[in-house]
Amino acid sequence: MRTLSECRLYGIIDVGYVESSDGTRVVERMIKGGVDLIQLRGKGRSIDQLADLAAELHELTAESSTPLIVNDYAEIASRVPVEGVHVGQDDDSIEVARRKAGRQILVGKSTHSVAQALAAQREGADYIGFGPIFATPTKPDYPPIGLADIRRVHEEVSLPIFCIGGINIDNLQSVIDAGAKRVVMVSALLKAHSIVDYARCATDMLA
Ligand code: 3NM
Repeated sequence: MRTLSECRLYGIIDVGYVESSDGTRVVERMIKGGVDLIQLRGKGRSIDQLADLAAELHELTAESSTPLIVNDYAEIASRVPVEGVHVGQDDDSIEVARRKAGRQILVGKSTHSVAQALAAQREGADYIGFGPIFATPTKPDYPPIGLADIRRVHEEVSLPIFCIGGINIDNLQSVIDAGAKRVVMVSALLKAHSIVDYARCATDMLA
């Protein structure tokens, strides 16, 4: 399985943009385009629905050594052999997520400031999301934090840091120039005319 330190581009299968029936096709495209790490994000879906979809997607991700992370529900990791769970500031603590999974998994945490990033590191996260860098319809209630703190968070936090929020091919270079090494793309990638070409372009820029 690919390690987090090898991961640069993180893609999310967000059921707000992807029909569940299209999940496997999108995952195949992402993998072909070089996405390193994939999350299943299913706000509004039941745990059972997400567990079924995670099991289906995991058959594909496992073949290409791409870690599959589920959003919010650590209990899914006790039923499906996904590689990890991602929690937000208002979700389970990292300790509770690990306990619910009941086995060794990766746990990532969303952070929205340098202080939260440092707290997530102290709490034992394996990686963090840091954002939203830009305003985004995918997470509309969060004020964007901008580019200014990207360098400082990389100086102060030693975990893999994935910048997230409103990132696309047109602004990716500005995020990299601000100090980012890793990014998450949701809507830009899922709405791209060719997910494969879009992901390849992004991974080339992050190389
Ligand atoms: N989390 P897009 S921003 C899921 O800042 C998510 O924690 C964020 O989607 C955070 O690439 C975000 O479409 C949305 O902007 C990212």
